[in-house]
Amino acid sequence: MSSPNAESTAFRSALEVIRAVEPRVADAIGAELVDQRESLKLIASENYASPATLLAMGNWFSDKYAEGTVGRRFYAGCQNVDTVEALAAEHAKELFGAAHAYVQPHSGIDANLVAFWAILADRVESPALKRAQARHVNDLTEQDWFALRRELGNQRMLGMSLDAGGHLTHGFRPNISGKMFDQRSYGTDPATGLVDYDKVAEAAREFKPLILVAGYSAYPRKVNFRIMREIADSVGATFMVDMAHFAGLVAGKVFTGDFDPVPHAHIVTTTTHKSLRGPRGGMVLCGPELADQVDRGCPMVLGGPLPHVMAAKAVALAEARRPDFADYASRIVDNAQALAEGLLRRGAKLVTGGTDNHLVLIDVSGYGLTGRQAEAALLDSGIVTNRNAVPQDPNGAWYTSGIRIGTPALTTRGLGTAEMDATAELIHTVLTQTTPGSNADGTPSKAKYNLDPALADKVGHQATELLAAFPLYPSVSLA
Ligand code: DSN
Repeated sequence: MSSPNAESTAFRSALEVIRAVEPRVADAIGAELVDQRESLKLIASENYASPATLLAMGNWFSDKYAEGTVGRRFYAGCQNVDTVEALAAEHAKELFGAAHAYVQPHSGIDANLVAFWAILADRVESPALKRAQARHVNDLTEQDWFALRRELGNQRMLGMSLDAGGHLTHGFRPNISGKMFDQRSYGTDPATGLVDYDKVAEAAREFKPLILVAGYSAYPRKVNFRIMREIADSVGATFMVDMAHFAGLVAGKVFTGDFDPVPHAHIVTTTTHKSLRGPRGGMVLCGPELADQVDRGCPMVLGGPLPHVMAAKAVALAEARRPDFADYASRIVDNAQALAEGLLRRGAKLVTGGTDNHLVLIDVSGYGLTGRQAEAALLDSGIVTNRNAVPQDPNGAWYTSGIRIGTPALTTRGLGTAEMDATAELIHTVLTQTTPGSNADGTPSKAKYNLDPALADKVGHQATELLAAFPLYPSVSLA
């Protein structure tokens, strides 16, 4: 462990150096720390990375180009990049029990694009792609390229729908995945809000996808990946899991057996900054059969790797391999369940009636609000959340009827189940005291809302008091 003094000195010195060039940037960085310290951060996809992880990103590794993979670069002088990329991959493989780890993706969307390409290249019977891979690109004719696009295009993907909790990149039409693939989605059971595996199997039988995608960004339950793999196998699909949200729960051995995607999926993608608590970035895990194609991620679909972020990934993954990370991961779920129980006890309507992961989805139509109104009222009160569609949402993806809340960040800060109950009380107070607003012409607005500013202020102070016992980055003083 570094000393608190060293951490504080490092951040203060960094700000001093930045301030000498553009003081407004230094001020904004300082202000962001104050904001994060003073608000209840309940965004399910955010966390607080360690000082070591943050500091690993702020250095001269940022200046290096390193297209290619470890030991096979398109640029000279990559020996130190090789060191950190190999370390990050090694930690990832050990942590998740994966045969291969590709740590270059800059985000979860990038990781998914790498995976899609690898699956297309490995699975689609395309004579033109074979020609393209066997010869120099200049030796292919325009007819070859036309055939390649025709042969690779319109492949089928079956993923969870966005309003059931899936991610944009799992075939949502406005995203590129919904445009490059012929896509279908599976939803959740309208009565329970849960994935209905029989329905997924039926959809797979009818549609015969090339790729079956599991994973979510707003589904508050576990998914049985053994069953999903059986469904994929029954129709010859490649089974891909996007574990971006719950990678920390897999790393911390909260999700094991049927709920650990790594032994069941052909390919697993993730971000590194959500429950995994690393730097902003992505990663792909797979077996040897897809490894060569995955390693072509840059320059196939990615810009140059970010060596400073790969260094930070290596640091964060080393942290996640420590025994205390398992304790952290199980406290994330304890806290989410305490928050859900606290809300339910106060009359909230929750999608699926609770949670068994890190997130809770409140259906705020029970308070007569849209997600947009609820999100803004909570923010006025020092509670940072994000609006999210609920299954079959009548308000669509912009206004929504839901508020998604998650516990990875507050758990990092040290808050426990008692504080989650207090948090549920604050959320309940704001949502029950907020009323929908009207447009200038008197028609109902989906965005405007009424909340007494004095009440918002009071809740904001209560939130700050609740957080006072759990200082954020306690070692860091910028004063
Ligand atoms: N933006 C992330 C989230 O909030 O879940 C997913 O891309």
